Amino acid sequence: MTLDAPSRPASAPPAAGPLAQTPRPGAGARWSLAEVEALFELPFADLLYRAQSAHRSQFDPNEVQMSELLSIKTGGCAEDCGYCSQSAHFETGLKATRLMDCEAVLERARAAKAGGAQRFCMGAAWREPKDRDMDALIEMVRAVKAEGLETCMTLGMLTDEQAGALAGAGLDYYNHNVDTSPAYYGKVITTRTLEDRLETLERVRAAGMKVCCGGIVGMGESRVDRAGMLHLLANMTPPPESVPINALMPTTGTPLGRSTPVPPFEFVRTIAVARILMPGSVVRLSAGRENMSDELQALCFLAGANSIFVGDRLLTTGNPAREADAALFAELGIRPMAG
Ligand code: SAM
Ligand code: DTB
Ligand code: SF4
Repeated sequence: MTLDAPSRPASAPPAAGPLAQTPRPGAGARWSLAEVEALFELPFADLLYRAQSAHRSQFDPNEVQMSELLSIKTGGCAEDCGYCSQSAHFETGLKATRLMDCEAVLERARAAKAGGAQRFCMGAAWREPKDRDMDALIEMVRAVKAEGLETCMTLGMLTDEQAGALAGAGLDYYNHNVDTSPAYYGKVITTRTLEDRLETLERVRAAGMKVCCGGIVGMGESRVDRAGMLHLLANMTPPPESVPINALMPTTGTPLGRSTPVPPFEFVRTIAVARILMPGSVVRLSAGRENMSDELQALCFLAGANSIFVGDRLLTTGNPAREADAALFAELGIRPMAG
């Protein structure tokens, strides 16, 4: 994934009026970090207007995509990501498991589909898959796809061969996050570099899969770091098709277990800036909804979020009950995104 070639310009916001002086890159230009930071500084109403305009230029604002997650291999991970319950470096009380059987995964995929999910995302607590696991992973992709679901996996770093094998099996999306800004990255993870992650993303692209790439908010980073993370994502060529914005789920025993959440309006601003920078991408209101009010989630949808995880578990932490999501969608007139 090259970071220095020109990216697509953002959507065309109104050319005149009070927003005429607000930041946007010129035709064919990349967003500068200063422009991204300036978006964060906009008055809230102007920011949401810009985000709504971008959102409506590319999507039906009343449609939200729904994915369901399953942890197919939990805990015991060799990496030291400071936010993660599954790292073997921290005492979180989580019990490590082996890779699930294909039949058990399939059962969960069928239930996810019956519960309204359009995409099934399988996550493994690995630094990278071992070649001996590839046959089982390929079998899972084929089986889940045969149920009529879109498929996504997040397994850590991939080689060219592994990426090619997963794409060949029909894997639609690969999730691999940058997690935070280049400047803050080293404060959160020391066992692999941001460059390692970008190389895997490059391999995923080269193999023909769609990229799901985003990060986490609320790890003690500054607004400049949040801008830096979105700047990195938006200047990928092309930007990721799917951009998960996770609110940290603090886990006792991890270095970030006592982090203070970002103020709710700052979280909404982060979603809005992501939407403006990447108007053609699906922006996912990802981890953290369990700790959000309906009103905050509604503001996130207004700011341009158009994807969520459904089902009462994420990987190891909780998520709102299906009934609560159904009630919120009914209240807001939101429909599942057409597949
Ligand atoms: N092991 C693989 C990897 O890290 O690439 C895949 C699974 S990992 C759990 C996927 C992503 O989930 C992480 O990159 C991170 O952005 C997010 N994540 C993990 N723990 C989280 C937490 N406690 N709160 C919010 N997001 C989290
Ligand atoms: C992503 O960005 N968020 C999801 C998915 N990719 C794999 C994971 C969220 C994990 C939240 C913490 C947990 O449940 O362990
Ligand atoms: Fe391992 Fe992924 Fe957790 Fe990092 S985020 S410790 S790589 S499971």
